Amino acid sequence: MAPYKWFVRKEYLPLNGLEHEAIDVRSETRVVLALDETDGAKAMSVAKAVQGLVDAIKINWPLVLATSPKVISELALLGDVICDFKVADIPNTNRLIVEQAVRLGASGVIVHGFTGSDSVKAAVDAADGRDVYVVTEMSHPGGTEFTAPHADQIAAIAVRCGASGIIAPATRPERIRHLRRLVGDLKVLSPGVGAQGGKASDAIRNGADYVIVGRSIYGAPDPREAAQMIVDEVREELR
Ligand code: 3DU
Repeated sequence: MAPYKWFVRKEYLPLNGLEHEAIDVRSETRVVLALDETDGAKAMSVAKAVQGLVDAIKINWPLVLATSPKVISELALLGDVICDFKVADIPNTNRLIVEQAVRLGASGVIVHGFTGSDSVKAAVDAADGRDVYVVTEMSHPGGTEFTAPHADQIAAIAVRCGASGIIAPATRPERIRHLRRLVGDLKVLSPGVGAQGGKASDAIRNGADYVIVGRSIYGAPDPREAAQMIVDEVREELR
């Protein structure tokens, strides 16, 4: 993602072999929707409902496995798509996975960093200018068992390998603040807002560039209204 910019992206995506134009209008709201909905039709309807209100849509295995990898291309027509595949393999396999995500239209891919520099670097190289985000400390309670004690090293790997940013936990804003200091101007994306107990304003105040929000938006009776509330909270924090 390239925040704070409006731009038009012309791309060739493998949708029935047809060329089409993907136009991303960055709404600069610093909110990323985690679209973990497994009903494909509902997922598309939520994505359309929040179009222009979120800066990107993050998808994960639940939606891809419930539908097909083509969902990446379909969503890419609406805006930036971040594939949260938490890629965690040897360099060659990381490369193959990232290449396929990019071929389908992903603007970014999330990878694990515990695999080491060579694996993360392979992902960054394969992304060919698209964003690679490295998971540091995870947001769930178990994230404190293994990922937290190693988060500094993983953040250093992200910086060293030329990643675009890191994933840091909105459930522990003080950890966002700490990791932000380590990664300088890399982007910090923070999941854990809403259903996991984190607050968007706390995450932004402590150094997150974006909050990632799933269930609180796609599970709400009116996803656009729910997204708007988070956007307003972030905007208020930035005033
Ligand atoms: O809890 P939510 O429904 O708002 O969804 C959060 C999303 O972010 C979900 O896709 C999850 O897989 C992802 N994520 C985390 O929640 C925590 C992490 O440390 C990394 C990714």
